[in-house]
Amino acid sequence: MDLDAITKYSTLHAKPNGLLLQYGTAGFRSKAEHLDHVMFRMGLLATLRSRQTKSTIGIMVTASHNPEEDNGVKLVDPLGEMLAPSWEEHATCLANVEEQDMQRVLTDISEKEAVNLQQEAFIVIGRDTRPSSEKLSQSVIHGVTVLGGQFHDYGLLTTPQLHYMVYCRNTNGQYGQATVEGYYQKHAKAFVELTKQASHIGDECRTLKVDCANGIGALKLREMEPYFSPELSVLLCNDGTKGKLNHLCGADFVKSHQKPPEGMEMKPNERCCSFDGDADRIVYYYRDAGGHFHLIDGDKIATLIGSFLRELLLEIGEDLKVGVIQTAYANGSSTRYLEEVMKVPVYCAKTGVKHLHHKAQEFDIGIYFEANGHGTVLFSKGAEMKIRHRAQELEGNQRKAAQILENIIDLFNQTIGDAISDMLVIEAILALKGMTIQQWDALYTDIPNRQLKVKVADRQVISTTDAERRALTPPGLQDVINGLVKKYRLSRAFVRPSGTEDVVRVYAEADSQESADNLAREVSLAVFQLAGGVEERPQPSF
Ligand code: 16G
Ligand code: MG
Repeated sequence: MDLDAITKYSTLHAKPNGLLLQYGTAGFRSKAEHLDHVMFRMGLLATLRSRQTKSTIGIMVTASHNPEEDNGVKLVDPLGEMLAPSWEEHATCLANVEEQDMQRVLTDISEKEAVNLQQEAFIVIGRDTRPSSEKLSQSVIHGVTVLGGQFHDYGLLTTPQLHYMVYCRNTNGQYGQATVEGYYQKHAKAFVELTKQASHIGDECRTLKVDCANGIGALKLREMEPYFSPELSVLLCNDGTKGKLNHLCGADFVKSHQKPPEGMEMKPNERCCSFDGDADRIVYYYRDAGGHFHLIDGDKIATLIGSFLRELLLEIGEDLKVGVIQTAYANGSSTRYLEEVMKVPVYCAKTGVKHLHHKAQEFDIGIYFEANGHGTVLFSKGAEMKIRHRAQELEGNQRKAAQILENIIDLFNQTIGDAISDMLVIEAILALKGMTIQQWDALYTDIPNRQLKVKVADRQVISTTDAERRALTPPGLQDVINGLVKKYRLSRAFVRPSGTEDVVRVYAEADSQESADNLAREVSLAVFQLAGGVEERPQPSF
């Protein structure tokens, strides 16, 4: 390691005094103007990680659904997964160290992780459409080159595309070709095959309205459309030509406000969906004939996919272990439907894709979705082999079912939730089943719910257990929540410190919207009082 060069170049990417950042659930996020040093340093860190794992490592510059002024960065591990936890700690340490101690920290990490500094390093880089992203990705490249790493800059990519590239490169192209073209071809081919299998249902052209959050999803979906049309025609809105990224639009806005994005004209019963700013989340929705808005979130997506996969597995007679992974935010109705009607085991993981992904890997087929629309389906290698074998050996309808499963395996992004690939899977399932969005929505009725946030002096005073469903500290808070929950029917509530914002999140469910709102407000007030609330005091509803 040329420590002098690192010191020299590091001053060109100086750290603002006193700024402390943490590698959270989705990497580093902050105002873009505070991130130059973090980008440079993550270039350095990724190079060490690449040497240690003898694999290609990814770096994505994005702040997903955050406002346009923000930015962020995360590292992608060899199989397209989130960075290993011990390296998250190194990332935090490296991002926060003062200039004069940089050398020491880099040497410490290298020694601790037994990094062979002679090993070659290769980094792939992607970025979203934020005005700040291009310059910040140059700082990443600077970090990589100072440490002697090689790189390929893909430029504009969705987050899941970058994960895909990393996985392809580390499996020598077995998973797919590590190009944008390869991504389009692989997914579109599987989609077109699936829709061919649905042809008996009627040939009317399928149309879907897509709100792209004024982000990268618009560019990439437009690029991809020729590969999957005419089987599906997508009408893009909030495509970035006029509006601001994530402003009054996108999956996060639609889910948290439970209303349509600006700029989307919705005819009655028309199928619509929203991506988030880096296209790793998707939610569906429609307006009924009475003008009423219906949201179809990640829970209902998991249910549609889960019941479809179950039918196919029954048809081919393959007994594979299927599990659905949710978080505490999953609507109580979805959990009940999955367990009692579909008879699928459901597990609750902590918020954040890495936790769900990890749990999903324990199954032959692990379906994971957060209510906010982030998720995918993982097929174990063994399950994949069995299914492919069945597609050869079976006949008639059974063979057809196995072939559908094969295409579904190819269509899901196996590295991370992917709005584009999830959208194509959903469109294919609806076509194959001849199902309308209303029929899908009617699988179960969501229990009314409300999410609120509370500002406290230090959100870390809240610690949780039981996959974030119960608060351990501050003392007494959980007892108060239990008492409040008892006042309502079909009720449930929990609190957790956010991993991406300086707030405590409050979630409540109850038998009516009014009760859910009241319960959420009462729990917010308890958090404010017992966990050191600051600024605006939550107002109880009466
Ligand atoms: C991040 C997570 C997302 C999670 C959200 C929770 C990834 C890639 N993203 O965006 O899965 O739902 O954080 O945010 O893991 P919160 O901690 O602020 O509630
Ligand atoms: Mg995102």
